[in-house]
Amino acid sequence: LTFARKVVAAAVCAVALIGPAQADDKKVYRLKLAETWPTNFGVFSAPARNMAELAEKLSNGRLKIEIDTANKHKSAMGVFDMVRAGQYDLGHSASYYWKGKDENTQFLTTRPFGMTATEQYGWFYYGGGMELMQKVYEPYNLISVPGGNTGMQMGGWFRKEIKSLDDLKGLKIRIPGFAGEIFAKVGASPTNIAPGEMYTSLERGAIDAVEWVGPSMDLRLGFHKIAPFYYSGWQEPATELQFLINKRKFERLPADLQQILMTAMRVSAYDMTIESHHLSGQNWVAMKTEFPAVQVKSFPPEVMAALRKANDELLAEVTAKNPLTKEIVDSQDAYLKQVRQWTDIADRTYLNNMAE
Ligand code: PYR
Repeated sequence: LTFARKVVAAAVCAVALIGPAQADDKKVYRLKLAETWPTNFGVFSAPARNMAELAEKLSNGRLKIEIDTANKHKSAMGVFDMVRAGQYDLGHSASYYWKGKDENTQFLTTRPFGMTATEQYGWFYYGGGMELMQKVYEPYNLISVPGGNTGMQMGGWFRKEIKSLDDLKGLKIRIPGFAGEIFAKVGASPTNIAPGEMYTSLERGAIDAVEWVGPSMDLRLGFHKIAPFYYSGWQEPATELQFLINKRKFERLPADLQQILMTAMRVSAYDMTIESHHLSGQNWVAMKTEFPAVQVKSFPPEVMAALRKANDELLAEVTAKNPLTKEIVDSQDAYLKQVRQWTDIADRTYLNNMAE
């Protein structure tokens, strides 16, 4: 069964609400999507393709979406600009890659020490997150919607063991988003490198460590061959990828196709979230037998405390400077404070009890 067949049942409700496409509406709408990812990039390649396949099926062939990977358009970190300018109608990327254009974008992927994926989806869809995301993207003629979650990420691959805060001083690490700012504040030298160039950078020594995703994505890239210390995560508890939409182009679509596009994005994002967890589970077990040299570690308490302190200080600075940053961070913090009480008694207590 194709992905679209499997999920058509899930989308039927949405279509029933809109009603069938008008029988005489034969016009085909062609959209172009640019991905940040290179060709055949594991589970990150799934959402755009599943979305395009589903949108075409649900629209009875009226919506056709062509996908260009970074190998084709050669501008992995140019997706925001290309969709904004209308060179592409759609994009698939991650919001925090655009922090250099607008610092508020970095809080719409994940937050260090922040919500888990389930909690964050609650915030996006029921806690005001979607509205705040649109407030950030509106000035750029863009719409951003969730594009699939990696779930909890690992803390990265390091050549050398991190035994104290001193070991982070001057360390060249590939890491995007707010966690990069935190690493800079504790004395490391963070840089964001496009996903397709990470391995070469590590191999050539341009970086000493790489934070990428977790077992769902990392092992296929081979970082373990160079940097065998694999740290547990704190920095990206719920990395949400992003579908970008050129707003003017979206508004020109008939209402039913707009709804189909949104439904196809939401379903394919949901599916990536599940597939990520599935692949992480599978690969984590395989890693132990296939790559026994990998050393799984957690940062020492001294390092965790310094990262946490840097996070809190930086948040105080950025929220004081920018009212919209404050609105986003306050909204997320208030949501987390409330929802975590349930996560604690539900998931945490369950897992702790099972461990006994
Ligand atoms: C990264 O760029 O690190 C992601 O996790 C998407």
